[in-house]
Amino acid sequence: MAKRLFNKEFFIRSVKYNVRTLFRKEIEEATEQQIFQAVGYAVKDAIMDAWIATQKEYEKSDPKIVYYMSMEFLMGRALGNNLINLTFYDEVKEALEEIGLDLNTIEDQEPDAALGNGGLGRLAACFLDSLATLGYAAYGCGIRYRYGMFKQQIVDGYQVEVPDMWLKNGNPFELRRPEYAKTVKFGGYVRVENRNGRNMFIQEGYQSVLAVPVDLPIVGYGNNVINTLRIWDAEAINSFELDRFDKGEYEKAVEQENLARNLVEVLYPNDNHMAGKELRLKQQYFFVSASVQEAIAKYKKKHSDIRKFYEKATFQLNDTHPTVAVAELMRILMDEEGLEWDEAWDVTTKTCAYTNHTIMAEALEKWPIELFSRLLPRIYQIVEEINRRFVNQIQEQYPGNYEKVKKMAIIMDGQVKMAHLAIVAGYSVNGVARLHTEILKKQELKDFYEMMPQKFNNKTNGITQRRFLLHGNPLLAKWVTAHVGDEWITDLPKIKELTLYVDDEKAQHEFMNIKYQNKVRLAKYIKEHNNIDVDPRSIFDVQVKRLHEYKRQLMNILHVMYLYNQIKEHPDMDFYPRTFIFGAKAAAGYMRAKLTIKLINSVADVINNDASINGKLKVVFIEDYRVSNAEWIFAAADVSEQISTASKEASGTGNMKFMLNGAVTLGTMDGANVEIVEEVGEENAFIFGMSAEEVIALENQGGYDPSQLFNTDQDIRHVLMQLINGEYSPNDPERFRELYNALLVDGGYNRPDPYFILKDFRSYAEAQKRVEAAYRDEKGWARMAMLNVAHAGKFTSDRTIQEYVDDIWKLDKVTVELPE
Ligand code: DL6
Repeated sequence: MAKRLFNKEFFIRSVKYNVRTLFRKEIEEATEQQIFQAVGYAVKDAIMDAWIATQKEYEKSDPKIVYYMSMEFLMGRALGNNLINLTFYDEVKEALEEIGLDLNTIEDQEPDAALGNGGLGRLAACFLDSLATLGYAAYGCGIRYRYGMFKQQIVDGYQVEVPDMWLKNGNPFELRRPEYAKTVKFGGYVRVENRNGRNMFIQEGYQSVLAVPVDLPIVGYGNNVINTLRIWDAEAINSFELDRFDKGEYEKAVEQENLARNLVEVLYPNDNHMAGKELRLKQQYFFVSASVQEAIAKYKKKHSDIRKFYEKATFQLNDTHPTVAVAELMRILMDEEGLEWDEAWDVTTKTCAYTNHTIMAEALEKWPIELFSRLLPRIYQIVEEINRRFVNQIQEQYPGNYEKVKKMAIIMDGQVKMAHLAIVAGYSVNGVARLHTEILKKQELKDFYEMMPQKFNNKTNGITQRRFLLHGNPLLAKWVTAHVGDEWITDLPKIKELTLYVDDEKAQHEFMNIKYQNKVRLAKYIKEHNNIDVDPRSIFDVQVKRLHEYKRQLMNILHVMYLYNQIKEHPDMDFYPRTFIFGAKAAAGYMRAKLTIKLINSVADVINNDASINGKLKVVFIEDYRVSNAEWIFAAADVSEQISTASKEASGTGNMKFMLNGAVTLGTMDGANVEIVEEVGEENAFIFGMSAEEVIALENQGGYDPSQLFNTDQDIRHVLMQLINGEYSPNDPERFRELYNALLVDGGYNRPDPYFILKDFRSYAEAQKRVEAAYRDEKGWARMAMLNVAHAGKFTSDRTIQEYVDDIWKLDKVTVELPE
């Protein structure tokens, strides 16, 4: 890896020039936002040569390209990350200092590109980083939402959603490419016409919209490779042409304008939950159709035999959201390229691959036939035919077994099942952690696994160390480099050499000191944003992730309530000061999740203002948890709460970010926690609770009866009663009854406590006690935390991507040289 040359004088001149030409100002007069814009453009300038060189290299060497199709790319901020990957972050920092500017302040001006909800979208962003760094030709394909994930404000303890106007000031890194625009058609009907003995399917009476690509550079680390995230914007095709009015087609023109505006307006803020909205299906088809058209156009520039398309392109479907790609590819191959069904099917089934990210039933996408066929009439015909052929295949393999057809058909009970379509048409089906993949094979997708076992494989998720250590935790990054060299930046397993230092007292001391400084940094942030004083010497116990019942933030806060009761009842008990930190957005319509946020804030209000406990316990809810503040939070954490009901968290990736930053996992044997524990050793984590097998077995028995626990465990009873006696809501004692009822009466699926919060509570509390005891042993803790960093090597997204490349995509590495 070569360090890129950085020309300081040129860079400073470029920033000054940008301020003048963009804002007609001298640098001293510019606002912080304007300076961010000017620096952003200067950095894009610095990227441009390599971006062009990469394109030229791809044109010349014609490598196979992976199109990573995803409704979500949770990119976060670009400026700092681009500088890190260009390998001149420090140089730019210094150059800006020379002209009186502070890079950190400038970075803070950049809104997060929050085009995603949580893990699935952030994974896509990490994958793009790794693909570029490893030198593979890749396009991210997505949507340029005008409003990304909402901004969260906490008002009177409640979550309030505020639109995320991330493009308000423009985006210096993006590049609009109208010359590559594509037309996407919706609705109408299909007329069949026989031409020369061949049936032609002609869509008529449709509405169409123009998909305009907007490109963002994805900078590989120190290798001159700049890949592209292509997000599609929508425009009306005939925006207010005069002749339309003359022909009295005013309404049609307005309709097209509205369609374009609505399509890309906003990201649906649901995580692990399908809203089933018509507009969502439109969004899916919109970006998929444009991306497939683009991939084919690119291929045809160099190749004449479309039957070999799969040799140069592969589509990775990030969950089922882009699965219409299967039928869209079939449509183009048959209706536009003239292939027969079997030929088109051969290409399609060698091109598409599917990643499953969840087993949550409510997240599985199913579209009503009425909606699907009305919106996408030709696509529906193709799906029907795929289904007809697949059902025949099932019947051949399992004669007379109608149950199999019922369970596996793509179209059944009036619905189109997208996961089934993706599995049938994909050449690969992967889960995102070993346990998750096993559950898919043995439970959720058992029938498919039996029928086509060769398609199934596991790809345990990963994260990019370049954002989540090198950028997010510069103190620790420098320290790691000082001890093991800098190869970890592109070869994370090298970090294992740190094990040499885990018993070295000096190293332990330095390591803990860095953690302390990061805790001071976060404490300052908390003071500024929450006006709460937290003690950086207390244990920072952190749960940051989307709010979902299966992630069990409720169990965490019930345990805090329990601890508080203990301290109040036994004021002299020995208790190591603890700061419980939460950060979580709840989907706007998810009432129980939103009530949990209110509960956390209400408990925080009471505890933080109770002088009698001498600050032993603090509770903080960090507003608007997002990629940019996450980097600071991971760096400052001692304890990483990964406490989902076993079997429900497909992988988790926050768990990996915490580990890499030296936080110790307190978790269940769920998702990638299993592999984290395998790497670091169970003695260096705090594991509790039911196993996935136990959970699944109990679910199959219809659940359990928590009232027994309520009646026999006084501590549990006490905290549950506090949900309904006004302890944390004196002016509305009924406020939290919904949570009480969910635990004891019906929490969904017609049963109480479906996520086994009370069942796991004691085991959780006991694990928390072990955490406290371990933390008291300073050296022991330092050792444990360092071992976590040292064993994080497996969890780099570079490893994950290399596995996708080797087992699924079969790409060749490309090297890019810059012209002299
Ligand atoms: O694979 C990325 C991420 C996993 O780490 C999480 O465990 C999982 O919950 C998440 N899944 C989704 C599914 N959403 N949908 N559809 O976000 O994926």
